Amino acid sequence: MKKRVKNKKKEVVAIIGLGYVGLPLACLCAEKSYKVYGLGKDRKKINLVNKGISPIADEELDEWLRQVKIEATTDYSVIKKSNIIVVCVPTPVDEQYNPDLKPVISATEGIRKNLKKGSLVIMESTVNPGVCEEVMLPILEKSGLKAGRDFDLAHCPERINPGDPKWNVRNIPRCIGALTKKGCERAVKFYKSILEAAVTPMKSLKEAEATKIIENAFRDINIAFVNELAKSFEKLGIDLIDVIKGASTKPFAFMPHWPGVGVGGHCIPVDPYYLIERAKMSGFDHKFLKLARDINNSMPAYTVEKLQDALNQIQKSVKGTTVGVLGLSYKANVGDIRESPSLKVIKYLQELEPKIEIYDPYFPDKSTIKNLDDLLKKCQAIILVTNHNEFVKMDLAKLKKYGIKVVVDGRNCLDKEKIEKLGIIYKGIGR
Ligand code: SAJ
Repeated sequence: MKKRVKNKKKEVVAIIGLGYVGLPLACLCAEKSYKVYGLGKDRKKINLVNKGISPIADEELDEWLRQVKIEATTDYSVIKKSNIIVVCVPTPVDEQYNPDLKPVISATEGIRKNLKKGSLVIMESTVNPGVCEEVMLPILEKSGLKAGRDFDLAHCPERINPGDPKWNVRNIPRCIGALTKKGCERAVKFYKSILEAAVTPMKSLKEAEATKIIENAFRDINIAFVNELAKSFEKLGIDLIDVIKGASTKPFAFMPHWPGVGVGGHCIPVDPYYLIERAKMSGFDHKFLKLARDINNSMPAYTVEKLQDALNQIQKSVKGTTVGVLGLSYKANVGDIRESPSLKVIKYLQELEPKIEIYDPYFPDKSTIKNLDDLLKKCQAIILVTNHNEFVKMDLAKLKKYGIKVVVDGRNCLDKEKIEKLGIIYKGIGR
């Protein structure tokens, strides 16, 4: 008689935070036949997930949620029934760009009250080196359990890139650091059981925390580099976009980044501040990171100044002009407004008292007008802030037809020559 192989029961996973990071991870774990609890605060979102509907506008997620089983709840007591707890909550900054760890602390408190012996707690949210050991660990040990002995603590920084058609939760390589070697091995085993990508163990929690921060700080400083060049080359009469394209022909040691109206999103403009603030506590001043942040934060105002210059060229002022803002999202073809440069462009515009019309197809409720045509008909000038496909592909002849006098292209995504041939003033960023 063939010995029945006991079907080793997979561990139970609780995922805290069902946003861009937590929800795809929950689906992937469920697909790999883990029992999955999804923990969130927003009851409406919880109900949607339990109905197999994604609370995030994403067809793939909708499809995935219909195929897998996730038990979404607001009740942290499910952690008592879980072996692996993954924290995927936001790690924003406040108005003064100070890191805001309230969501992390709240999630960690919820875990503490329900943590059972033998659990593995994994932090995926992006944090500065030290948060796991200095913030999360002391809270978790108030449970009476000892980290490294009674439970393990690991960090596996998320690398979700919203809207990316190629890289996703399944195939993005991951790095993992943990408090103990055993904890790291356990976390590596878990991620290897769900991913089709390399899983790299790091020396410790701090190295894993630092990895993600420098990935995004690297991007921020490189964008700041080209944004500063945009300001300089405008005075030198050099087309920076052409120069970057030229430099990109170098097959090694150059990585193109592009100037624009600003750096938005919940990662790139935020993560450097986590390192800046933590390093300051240890007596180091990240002058370079701060300068890069200042340069990128200056781009929305710089873009509005271009509008002012262009209108002044035709003896008009911003006041009394109807200006159309194209796009609220921080990047193309996604519906995410976090830290979006659009918000700063609108704020600076309002100070100049034009009439403002706003249109973003991903935010009908925040748009003042229901479609692009109606906006073009009403406006004399437009500022493109988000290079949504709808804007990139717009029929430029309509600009002429509807009497647009000035186009400020905050993402250098429109055909400059064609617009100028229509007798319309074109201002790009760096060209
Ligand atoms: N931006 C520029 N110039 C550039 C690239 C981006 O101005 O050359 C602006 C974008 O318009 C946007 C902001 O910066 O406002 C951020 O753009 P992003 O493409 O970096 O998009 P994010 O915020 O979704 O970044 C994510 C990050 N992924 C994770 O944190 C896991 C980042 O690490 C990725 O490098 C990035 O996606 C990516 O490569 O698309």
